[in-house]
Amino acid sequence: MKKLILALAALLLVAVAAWFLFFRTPAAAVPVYGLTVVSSHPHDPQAFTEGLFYRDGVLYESTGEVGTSGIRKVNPQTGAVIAEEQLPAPYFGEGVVAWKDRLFQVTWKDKAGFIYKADDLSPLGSFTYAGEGWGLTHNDKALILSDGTPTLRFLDPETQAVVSTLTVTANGCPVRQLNELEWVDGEIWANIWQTDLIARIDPATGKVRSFVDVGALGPKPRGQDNVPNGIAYDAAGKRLFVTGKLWPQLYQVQPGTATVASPAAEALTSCTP
Ligand SMILES: [Ca+2]
Repeated sequence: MKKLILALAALLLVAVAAWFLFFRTPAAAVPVYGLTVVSSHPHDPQAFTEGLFYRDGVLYESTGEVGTSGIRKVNPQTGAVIAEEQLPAPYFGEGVVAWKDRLFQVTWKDKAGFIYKADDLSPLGSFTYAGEGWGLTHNDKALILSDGTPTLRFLDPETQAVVSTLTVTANGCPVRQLNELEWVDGEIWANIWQTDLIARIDPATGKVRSFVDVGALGPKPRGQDNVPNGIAYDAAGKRLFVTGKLWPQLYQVQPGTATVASPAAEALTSCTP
């Protein structure tokens, strides 16, 4: 009987050890991929890019800094400005998004958003929101707003009221500094401020599925200002464009398939509960 109990105890021990080994092993770190450049195009090196998206052959760009903020339509091939509307002081322009025939632009700390006609950028009105405004994009139901925290807000496009929120995590760690946003084939892509990383976020869970490292692009060294910021996706043409604040180039890129080492991603995916 004793032998049987010992055998059962040993079996239990093995089972528990196996369970820990196979099921309790910490999740693998989030993979980081490089990219290849398909083409590069001129970009206004005076544009402090805070928002960027593509629609019907045109890039829409929002710029920041008090005094140089505004919204513009740009030829993606040449960088030529097609139309422009300035955002005067004291406002600091941030993200921009289109919903039907209107554009919505947020500002950094002014809690004020502005609405424009998409075709000629003529001002239509304003709206307010709590906290800060960083990036904007949309899915088929809502505008999506980042504010520097790990929480994305989903806004009703008609009322701009918050309808839901999503906390973004990578390997279980909250991801802060989510900046310019883009909806790309069912994922939310986000520049992470002061890094070369773009997070690819599962919109159902908030989990970062992978990172794209854009460190190969843009001016060096990176200062406080000239960081990557700006993701635009041509869904019909499957073309992905990225740029940065004060960058002289806009790049069409293709994410790579091989993982790369990234100390920044290691830092983002390491946290203590
Ligand atoms: Ca964007």
